[in-house]
Amino acid sequence: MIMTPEEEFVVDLNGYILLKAVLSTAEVAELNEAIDAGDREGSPSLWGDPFKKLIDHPKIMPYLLDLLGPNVRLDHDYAIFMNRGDRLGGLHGGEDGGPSLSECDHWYKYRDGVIRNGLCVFTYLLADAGPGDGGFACIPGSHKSNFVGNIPAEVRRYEEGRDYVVQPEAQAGDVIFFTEALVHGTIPWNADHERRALLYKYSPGHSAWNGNYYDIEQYGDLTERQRRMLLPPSIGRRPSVAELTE
Ligand SMILES: O=C(O)CCC(=O)C(=O)O
Repeated sequence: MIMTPEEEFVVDLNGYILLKAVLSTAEVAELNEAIDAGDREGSPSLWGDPFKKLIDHPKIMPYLLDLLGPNVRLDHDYAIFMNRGDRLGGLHGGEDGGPSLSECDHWYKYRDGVIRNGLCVFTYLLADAGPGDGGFACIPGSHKSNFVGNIPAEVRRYEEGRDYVVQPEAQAGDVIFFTEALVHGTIPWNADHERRALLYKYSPGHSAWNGNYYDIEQYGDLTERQRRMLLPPSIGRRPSVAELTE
């Protein structure tokens, strides 16, 4: 399993890629029903088997390995639910975290045909994001920009629109991959239906963004691959995730 050459081109060009229909209609329905029935607090990866499966969903494994390397680990995960008028973060991110330099595991590198990233996000959409609905937005290509500090504050707060800020249209079941080195944020939600997104965030095996590591005792049964992906960061003698992936 590997990314296609065209997908590599798109990730390198834009810093994000929309992966269509990663989840089947049945998988989306199962996740939505569980959310309707359960509480919505904490890490989705702890909300039961359908959510645990998303840690290493077979359709995202090629992207995880190709973009974060053979020892990829889950760093943290959370859900975003928004109703019309709800607001979240302005545009942020950028190489080394952008001008604030407060989020320094945000990086994108290319060398000798290989792409590598620091913290990256795979967002599972459980509800559509149509044109103008809001939600995830980004500045395509900004993961390579040297001037993210020049983005006007009004644009970062969405008070002024710009054609270089894009809200990707996507359907329930799609996944949006983006590197946190990309300038991105959340446009206020502007649709009648609820925004439902599950954000699973990964780091290379040697690094961490989050200060709280996973407690695998909380997860019940795990596959060996999932167990390795939930390990705290390390370099020495770290077991490979790739060797367990066909
Ligand atoms: O999906 C979104 O609304 C953006 C999430 C975000 O800002 C982040 O992952 O840092």
